[in-house]
Amino acid sequence: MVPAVDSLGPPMVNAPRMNVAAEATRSLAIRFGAGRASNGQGEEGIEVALPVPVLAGPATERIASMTPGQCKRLEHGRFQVLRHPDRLAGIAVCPIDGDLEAQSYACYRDLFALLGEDQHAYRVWHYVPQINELSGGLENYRIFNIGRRRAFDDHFGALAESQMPAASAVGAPDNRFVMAFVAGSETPRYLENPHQTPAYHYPQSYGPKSPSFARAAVADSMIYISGTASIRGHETVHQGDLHSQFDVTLENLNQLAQALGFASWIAVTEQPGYNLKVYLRHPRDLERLRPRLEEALHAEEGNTTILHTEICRADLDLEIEAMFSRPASF
Ligand code: 3EB
Repeated sequence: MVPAVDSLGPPMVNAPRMNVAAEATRSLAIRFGAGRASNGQGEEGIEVALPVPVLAGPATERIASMTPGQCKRLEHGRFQVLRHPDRLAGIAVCPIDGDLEAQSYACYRDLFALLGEDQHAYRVWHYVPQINELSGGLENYRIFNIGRRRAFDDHFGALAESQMPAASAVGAPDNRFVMAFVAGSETPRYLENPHQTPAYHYPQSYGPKSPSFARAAVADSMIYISGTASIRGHETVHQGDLHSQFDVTLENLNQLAQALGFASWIAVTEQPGYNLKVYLRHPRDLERLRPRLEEALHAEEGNTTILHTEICRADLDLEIEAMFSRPASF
């Protein structure tokens, strides 16, 4: 029997191996397409509304679910948190007062304080306002990367690069920086893609400090695939060519599937809880891309949310991420 799956996202923690009503878990969720970024204070968990337009699929993404018995809600620094004895999930919604580097640094410091000595970040999502605009001559994504890397270096020192979670970083349509994470006390396995330079080793031509993330993470009951795009080595390829960008993105997903021990991405699509998020820079690309998403990634209305956002590199039009239940044999 396979774990329960619903259209809002994969079950995560202690998911009973049968269908359960949503009330039976407390979840951390992001509701896209909503008015302005806001903090939800739901009885059952945490739901944050984020005004990123939804082009297709479920508008609510549940990034973590926990059994209510041992689950506590708390606030720490900028984060609202759900804490379970060995799992943790949180979200921060931070107004930007012109200093994105300070906000990204502070959010990561809060995260590391929450993790303490024996927990690890598995997956982090970032929504960065005006991600491709310049502030003081530097692109906001690159400014964000400076604060993130400084936080890793300050906290982990020489071990920083071995502690970087799976991640994604895309635009946000208002002036709030949003960061959400899933973490826990199992030591995750972080993976790289042999066809891509590790992001934390990108050359300085992409910014003074490299991005701090791994390409995938295997942890607890889940496998998390980072935002994946048309990058070979460290270079964007096929600028302005949607279909070729999709081809390279698919190659990269296949590489990650194989690094994980699957025959190909098709085998990944058969995993319980298989769920995709697609970020599109241009809504006009939706209908051109849809048949390819369906054929190559087995995207369906219920398992794939397509969002209209900017992507962290101005020359990318497409980014795809995934999560799914970890097979028992892993
Ligand atoms: C890339 O491969 C594309 O900065 O956290 C993907 C996933 C990307 C995560 C991040 C950036 C991030 O470099 C962009």
